[in-house]
Amino acid sequence: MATVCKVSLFIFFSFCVYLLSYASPEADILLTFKNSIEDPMNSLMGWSNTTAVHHCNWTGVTCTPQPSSSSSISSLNLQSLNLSGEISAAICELPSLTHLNLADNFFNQPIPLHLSQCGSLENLNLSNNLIWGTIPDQISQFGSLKFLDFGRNHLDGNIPESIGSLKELQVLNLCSNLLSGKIPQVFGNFTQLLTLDLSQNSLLVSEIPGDIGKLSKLEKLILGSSGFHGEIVPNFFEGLKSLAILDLSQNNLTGKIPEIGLSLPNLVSFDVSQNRLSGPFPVGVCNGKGLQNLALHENFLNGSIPNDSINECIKLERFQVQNNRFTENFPSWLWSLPKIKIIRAENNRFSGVIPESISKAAELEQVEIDNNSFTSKIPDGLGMVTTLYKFSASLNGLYGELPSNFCDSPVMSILNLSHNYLSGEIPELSNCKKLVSLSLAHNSFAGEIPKSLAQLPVLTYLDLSLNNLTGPIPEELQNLKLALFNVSFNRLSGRVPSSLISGPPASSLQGNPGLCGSGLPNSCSDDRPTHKNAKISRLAYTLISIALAIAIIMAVGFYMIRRSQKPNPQMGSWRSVFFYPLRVTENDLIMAMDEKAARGNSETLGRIYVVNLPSGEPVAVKKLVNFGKQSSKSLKSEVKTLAKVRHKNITKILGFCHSSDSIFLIYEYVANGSLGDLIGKSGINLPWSVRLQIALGVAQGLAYLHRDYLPHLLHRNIKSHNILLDADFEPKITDFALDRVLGETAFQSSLASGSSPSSYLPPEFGYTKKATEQMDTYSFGVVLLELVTGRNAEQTEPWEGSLDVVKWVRRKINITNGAVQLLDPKISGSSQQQMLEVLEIALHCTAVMPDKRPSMADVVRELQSLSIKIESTNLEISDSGNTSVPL
Ligand SMILES: *[C@@H]1O[C@H](CO)[C@@H](O)[C@H](O)[C@H]1NC(C)=O
Ligand SMILES: *[C@@H]1O[C@H](CO)[C@@H](O)[C@H](O)[C@H]1NC(C)=O
Ligand SMILES: *[C@@H]1O[C@H](CO)[C@@H](O)[C@H](O)[C@H]1NC(C)=O
Ligand SMILES: *[C@@H]1O[C@H](CO)[C@@H](O)[C@H](O)[C@H]1NC(C)=O
Ligand SMILES: *[C@@H]1O[C@H](CO)[C@@H](O)[C@H](O)[C@H]1NC(C)=O
Ligand SMILES: *[C@@H]1O[C@H](CO)[C@@H](O)[C@H](O)[C@H]1NC(C)=O
Ligand SMILES: *[C@@H]1O[C@H](CO)[C@@H](O)[C@H](O)[C@H]1NC(C)=O
Ligand SMILES: *[C@@H]1O[C@H](CO)[C@@H](O)[C@H](O)[C@H]1NC(C)=O
Ligand SMILES: CC(=O)N[C@H]1CO[C@H](CO)[C@@H](O)[C@@H]1O
Repeated sequence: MATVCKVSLFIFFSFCVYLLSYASPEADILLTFKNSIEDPMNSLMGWSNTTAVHHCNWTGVTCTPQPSSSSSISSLNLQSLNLSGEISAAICELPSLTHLNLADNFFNQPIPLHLSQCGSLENLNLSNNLIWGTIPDQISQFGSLKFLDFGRNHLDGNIPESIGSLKELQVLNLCSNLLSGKIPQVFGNFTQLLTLDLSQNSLLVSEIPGDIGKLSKLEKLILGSSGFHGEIVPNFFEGLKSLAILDLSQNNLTGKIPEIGLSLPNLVSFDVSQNRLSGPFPVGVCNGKGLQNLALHENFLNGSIPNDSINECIKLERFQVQNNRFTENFPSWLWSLPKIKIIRAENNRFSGVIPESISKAAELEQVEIDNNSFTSKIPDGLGMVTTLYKFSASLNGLYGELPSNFCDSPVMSILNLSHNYLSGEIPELSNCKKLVSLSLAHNSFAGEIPKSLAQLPVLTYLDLSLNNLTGPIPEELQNLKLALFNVSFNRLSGRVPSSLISGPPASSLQGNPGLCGSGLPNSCSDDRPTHKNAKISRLAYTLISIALAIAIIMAVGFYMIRRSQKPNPQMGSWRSVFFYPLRVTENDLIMAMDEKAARGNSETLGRIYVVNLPSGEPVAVKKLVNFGKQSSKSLKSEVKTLAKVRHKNITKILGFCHSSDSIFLIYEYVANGSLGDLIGKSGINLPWSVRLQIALGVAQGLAYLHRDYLPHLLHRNIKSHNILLDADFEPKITDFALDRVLGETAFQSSLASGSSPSSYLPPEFGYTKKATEQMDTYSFGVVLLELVTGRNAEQTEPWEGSLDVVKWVRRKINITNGAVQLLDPKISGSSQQQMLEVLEIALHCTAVMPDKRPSMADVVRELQSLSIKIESTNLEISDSGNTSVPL
């Protein structure tokens, strides 16, 4: 009896197993495939024979037709799941599988040839994995593939000739591998090809196979940054009737661009930049009417309006031929194409003119033709292109006067016409409110510097040197925050506005014998005020001071009265979130936050109060007002993001409370106040080793925020007042990433609200919308300068105008060529070498050009190597019995 029972049970189970596997043989195939795959993120957890979910609904699986009993798997998309392990041939048992996408994973193996057994496979995507080895001859077995993507792997060796049998290919991507050798002449077989990408294979040593030119369906030909050399075969472009994107940039191509007999009517982007191409550019790239174009070209030279009906390149947006050796006339039909956005032809030997018809290039954004031989006037038409933001044409033969509208484009940001033969007066510039950089150096401009320059709110780089300008330097230019100002070698005269003497390096005024002012070789004749005048002004000063004092006393009194009448803020509307057990109520906090508890001056982004919790433990509370409209929920998640930061050199956020109009951020209390307090009016008084320790700690904290913490954070308000020091003078950064709490608009307007722009803000602040790491680096560099010079960044001496520490250092270094006298005299000479090295780092960090500044991680490395040295020097000092710390 028992045996019968057992047997029938066995039969029952077998039946069940049979049923299950019968119901979903495809599910079994998937499970076998999964078995050989490592899945660290458990993305394929749902792939399981125990769930009720139909396998057509499993992650990455698509069936056709839609899930039903008779459906079958057509596509498997397991992109970006950190998968590794082995790609099993089991997958080929899926009879209808057409798409297999395993891109962006960590598969580390040779090309899985066994996938050629997948009879229906059309699309195989293994891009961005760790596939290695050569492309074997057997690649020909993938004869039915239409899309093959092995881009961004580690394939090496030659491309085999047998690849020519993949005649169905529509996309072939082998970019960014280590392929080498010559390309076989089989690409003519890919008659269906739409995209060919062999870019970034720098080990290829090959000519561009001529038979690629036969691919009449090819739309994208991307061969940039590979080792292509030699000439492009004649007639190469003739057959490429569908070509839209051509990228042959950064190779070693030589010779001419072949004549283009037939048209490339669909061309959108043409890039042959950074090769060694030479000779004249073919006349018609987009149309076959070369001769007609030539005639048209002659017309341009005579200044007549072109007949744009001849232009067929109506889709062309980008034309990049820079850094080659092209000569003779620049294709002039380009200038008036309706869609053209970018023209780059710098560093060639093109000649030609910029025609009036440039006004028709209604979408033109960027023109760079520096270092050629254009001989042209600047046409009126240029000012009519309202999309133009960069026009750079230095080092050419441009001549004549600037038309008065030449800077009319409302988005114009960079204008460089230096090293030409332009003459006449510089027109008033008032329409290009976005202009950041203007260089007219080394021309023959005469007349005065236009006052209207001072009304360009973000002008930062102004170079008018080496012209024939006369008259005074307009007083108004002082209002600009210029990082570069150069008017040297003109014929300017008169008194130089004081901040323009003290700010820029002395060299920017030289070669103008008529200029005068204190600190210049000539002092002005009306410099010495008479005795009487001085007396009067002293009297006036005293009177004004007294009046001011009275006004302040009255205002304070009025405020106290108002305050005592004001009812307590409503407690009911407060909400708090504590990330640590604080045992404090909003009420306690608010009551404790009075004038007595306030620390420091009122900061740009709100005041700090030190509050003792009922437990006796102190905390620092920052009061933020005027924040943007953030929902309480998103506010909470933003503060939480900041509160999760854990680093020894960053202050902890313990919690926060907020009402509809203010936020209190509760920080851990740090005992020794801020670095800013220590620097104070009379300068900092800390030994060098402590200063270096502070610099290193701050750098580590910033590097952590920038690169190690997720999400990456920017501090955006680094200054010595935001660097707190604990009992051992270990630094802790505070006030970080408040843009996230306040909202971008409110943050920006609070930062900008100070009376003068903060010395810690980089020159690009104000015109760059996007905050960057490099901005933090700049602010950090300013703090480094404070540590090295012992000088407060915001300290200004009356006789030096508005000279912040960066400009002060630059100027001193320049005048004396000796940096030693910049170092804080309170520190003994034995640390001098290290201080000079830190000064060097600080100068890098405060470079005018953001991309010249190092990353904070680099700074940490440099400072670390110094502090190791200092430890050994300190040892030496104590060894010799001299234990005094250098002060
Ligand atoms: C997935 O890969 C990324 C990139 O290497 C890595 O940062 C991440 O930690 C990985 N995730 C898991 C869970 O392994
Ligand atoms: C379910 O899958 C596991 C492992 O993948 C296997 O051991 C088990 O036999 C399968 N069960 C059925 C009923 O197919
Ligand atoms: C798959 O999921 C869809 C919606 O998520 C559902 O409607 C469908 O019934 C599921 N199919 C199977 C076979 O489980
Ligand atoms: C392969 O996948 C990558 C990553 O998603 C994608 O960018 C690429 O276009 C795909 N290739 C093909 C041929 O579809
Ligand atoms: C290219 O196509 C031709 C004709 O279809 C064929 O004979 C030749 O073998 C192919 N080349 C390669 C390398 O497969
Ligand atoms: C170009 O060729 C030169 C030597 O002829 C070589 O040094 C250089 O690396 C090549 N450049 C590229 C991008 O292949
Ligand atoms: C500068 O102007 C003066 C007087 O107008 C003229 O004589 C001189 O040639 C000009 N110099 C240059 C370099 O244009
Ligand atoms: C200092 O001025 C000289 C000319 O007086 C100039 O050549 C040099 O580049 C300047 N140095 C710095 C660091 O600005
Ligand atoms: C976690 C961390 O990097 N802490 C650093 C904080 O700064 C001091 C120097 O003041 C370093 O010694 C710590 O390593």
